[in-house]
Amino acid sequence: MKKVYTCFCTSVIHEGHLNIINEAQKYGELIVGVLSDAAMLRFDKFPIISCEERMNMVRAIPGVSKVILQEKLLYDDVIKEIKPDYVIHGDNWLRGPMYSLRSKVAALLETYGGKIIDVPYSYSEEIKRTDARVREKLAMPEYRRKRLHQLINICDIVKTIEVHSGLTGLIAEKTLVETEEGLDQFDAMWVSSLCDSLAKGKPDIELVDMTSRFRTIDDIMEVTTKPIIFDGDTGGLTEHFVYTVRSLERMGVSAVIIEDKTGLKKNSLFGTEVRQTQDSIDNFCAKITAGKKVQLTDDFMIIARIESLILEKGMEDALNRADAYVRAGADGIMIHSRKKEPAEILEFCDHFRSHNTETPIVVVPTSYNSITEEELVQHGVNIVIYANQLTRSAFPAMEKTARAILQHHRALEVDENLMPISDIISLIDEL
Ligand code: SPV
Ligand code: MG
Repeated sequence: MKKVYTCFCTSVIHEGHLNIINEAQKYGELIVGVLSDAAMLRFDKFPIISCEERMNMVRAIPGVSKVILQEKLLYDDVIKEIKPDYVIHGDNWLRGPMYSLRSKVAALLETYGGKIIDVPYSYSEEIKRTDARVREKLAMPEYRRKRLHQLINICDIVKTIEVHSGLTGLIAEKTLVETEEGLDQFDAMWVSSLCDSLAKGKPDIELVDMTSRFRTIDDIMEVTTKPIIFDGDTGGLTEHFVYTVRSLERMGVSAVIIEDKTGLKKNSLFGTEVRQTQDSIDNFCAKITAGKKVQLTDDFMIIARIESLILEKGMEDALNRADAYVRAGADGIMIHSRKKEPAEILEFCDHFRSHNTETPIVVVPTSYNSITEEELVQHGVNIVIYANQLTRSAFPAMEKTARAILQHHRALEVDENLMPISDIISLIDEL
């Protein structure tokens, strides 16, 4: 009996999957791989049921002789282990980012005479509706809110990109690249106070009020499913912060990060060039504890951001504060630095991890941007935030276009740098 292999990356079975199973049976005994949680994430398919449940779901389908776990997006390990005579897949992998995955499978099969069977992909209204329902579910507050916790448990590092509008939200949601390991994309979104303020032409000094910041979140949530980490600045007065926590939690935001500064907050990247005051440990702990007390679910996270290195108060101060904030109830620690080199951040992480292996660490490598995600993982970092790069790349591009139109008294010369209207419109989903 020949061996046929297919891999499912889904939380629901629809007629397209059943079609593949029917086809596969014509060629031999069918083994189905269920893609692991971590690999599903890289494929824009956040699991809405557990891996065990997905395996049971597939086991229950008549015609499936065996179900195995496929750990990685690449088929290499599975193919080497089970040596299938055929790998069967929808022919949608003949195009787009999945094509390189198919090429790698084809090359492996060729080494021993195995073959790929491309089955015409089923595009029915029913399948479209099923896929859309899964996405809609992921966008609901109760699913989205808990997703950051889930990601911290599933991925080595949660890759987070700044967003400040529906359009930047779509970039965070949909950007997908081919990599050595298969495919990759961002896991979460950061609603930066700097970029949210800049988008409104305002300074980053807590001037843009919460109602306006919530409006930005709402615009982003309308068109995305990924979890949101909100830059809550100082959190304001404790009496106000508790209301902010309630609102964010209700909206489905996963985490708020508040920084231990007080008075008129300035952007951290100014460091000691401007007057900035760090809050006392007691005050800031009281704010964290008050916030934790009012939240209603276990999903929401309050992450404490330490400004000691920014304000040149020293490593010991930063580490003392980290321990105090964790004791006050913080669900994570963000450590910030404006040094060009990552040394002080890594030193902090190593010290903190030597006695605390649990509390998630968040970093923002804006100045020390040579550090790789892999190095951060080695030092115990759980979340990396690319905090302002979308804004900083869009602004010079727009300014250049504006200048060129003025110089040429027409728009022809700028056209080659513009995205065709048809492409930009294709970003937008129609209901
Ligand atoms: C932001 O993005 O608004 C931040 C990070 O708070 S930083 O600008 O580096 O302070
Ligand atoms: Mg900020």
